[in-house]
Amino acid sequence: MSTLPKFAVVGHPNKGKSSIVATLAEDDSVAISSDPGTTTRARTFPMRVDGKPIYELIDTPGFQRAREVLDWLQAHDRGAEAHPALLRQFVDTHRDDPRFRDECELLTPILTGAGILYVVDGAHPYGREYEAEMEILRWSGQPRMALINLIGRGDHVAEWRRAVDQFFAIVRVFDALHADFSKRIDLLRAFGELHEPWAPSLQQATEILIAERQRRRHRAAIEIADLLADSLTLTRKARVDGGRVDPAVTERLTGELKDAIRERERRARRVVHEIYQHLHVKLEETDTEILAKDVFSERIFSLFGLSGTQLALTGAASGAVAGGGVDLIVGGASLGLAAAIGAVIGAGGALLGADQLAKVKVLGAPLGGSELHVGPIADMNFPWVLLGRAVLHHRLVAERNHSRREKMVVDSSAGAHLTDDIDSGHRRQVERCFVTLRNERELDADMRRILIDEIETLLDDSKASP
Ligand SMILES: Nc1nc2c(ncn2[C@@H]2O[C@H](COP(=O)(O)OP(=O)(O)OP(=O)(O)O)[C@@H](O)[C@H]2O)c(=O)[nH]1
Ligand SMILES: [Mg+2]
Repeated sequence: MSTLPKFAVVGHPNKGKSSIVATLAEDDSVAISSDPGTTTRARTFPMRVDGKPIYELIDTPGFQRAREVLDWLQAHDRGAEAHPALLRQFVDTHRDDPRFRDECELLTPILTGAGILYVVDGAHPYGREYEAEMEILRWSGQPRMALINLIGRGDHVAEWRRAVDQFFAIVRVFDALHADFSKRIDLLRAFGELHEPWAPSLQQATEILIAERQRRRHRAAIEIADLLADSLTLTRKARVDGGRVDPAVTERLTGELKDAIRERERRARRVVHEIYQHLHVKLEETDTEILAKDVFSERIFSLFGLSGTQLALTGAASGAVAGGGVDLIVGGASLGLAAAIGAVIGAGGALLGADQLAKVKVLGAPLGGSELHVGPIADMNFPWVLLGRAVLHHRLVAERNHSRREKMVVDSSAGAHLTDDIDSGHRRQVERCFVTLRNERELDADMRRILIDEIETLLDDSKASP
């Protein structure tokens, strides 16, 4: 039977315990603050992959009266083999004593089988007041590891090591805010070596985490490919009455198109946040302009408001159109067809111009007129800019620990150039997808796969430039 590894994260108040819980459980809802005493209750945060827990972190309040607890334990000492039982006895006796509420909270999960991650702050000097805490934890007999977190710029790691080495078999420097993925994997493996019964579960947990990391990258690549496909094919259009295009309409449609692209990009970012379980992160962008150049626009004469079937019916009824093939968008050359329909229905055989035709209604809908199309974006650099921004954003999200509470700043102007260094082979493949999207408005399955693969390679941080 596999046992789910559980880690109680304990230590002095305000030393980054909750930050370590947030990082290891990938949970950005954990309460973290610079005020000591933020965590007042023990609380379990499972690390889940695909809904299944692979290990659990237990956040706890800090020690308040470690010296008094140790005095009590020593006063009742019956020998080393009874130390864990005595600790249990302490908690049972003091459960309702408000003076030891935090100690009872933090010791309870340890007494029910959790391993210990003891957190100290290596940026500040070691002090003897920590010895009582470490001694109490030793009395529990539970597997335990010390983590030297670094809150600030000081470096007292060596003196901390000399002290904690005497109480803990394994000591790691583990920066709660910046520890990268490999550090987390190392920590889990080391704990597996420390506590043999958990070795298989922790080995499996590390394998799941590594596979999950690849899967997330793949899912992010799919979302970014869809973002590019949508943004390269988006258009906005409006009817043009009276045959003249009002520049204000062009401007409005251009604005709408830009907004739609920005919204699509925002949606892609939200998806990437969800993939990486960053559910509360706030974004700040330093350069918001995606489209430096004007977007493409054209005026198209079209038949409005009638479906092909309606038109065919109308044509059949009037005898003016033979067969069912009615082109909905007609240029000057085929104007006669639309006019013919309009003539039969509305004007008793007279040929009408486009703008007059617009006034003719068939089955309650106007028959023809001009339409202004803005987009899709013609600028060939545009998809590369969008891709660069997406790669940068993904990198920030994928590397962000869940203990960070500050805004995530995306310097999009830097992102825009991230794709500049792609080698020519890859660039050609991606460019081919862009051109196809522009010309055909969609990718077939093979090309979509190529685009996703190329993006996935770009997202792979081991291959990305620093
Ligand atoms: N620079 C830096 N700050 C950190 C690090 N870890 C934690 N902090 C900060 O230290 C403060 C306390 O962090 P918490 O994780 O809330 O500490 P805690 O031990 O859970 O605190 P209590 O629940 O109050 O006992 C927060 O402002 C954190 O952002 C770190 O590795 N580097
Ligand atoms: Mg806390």
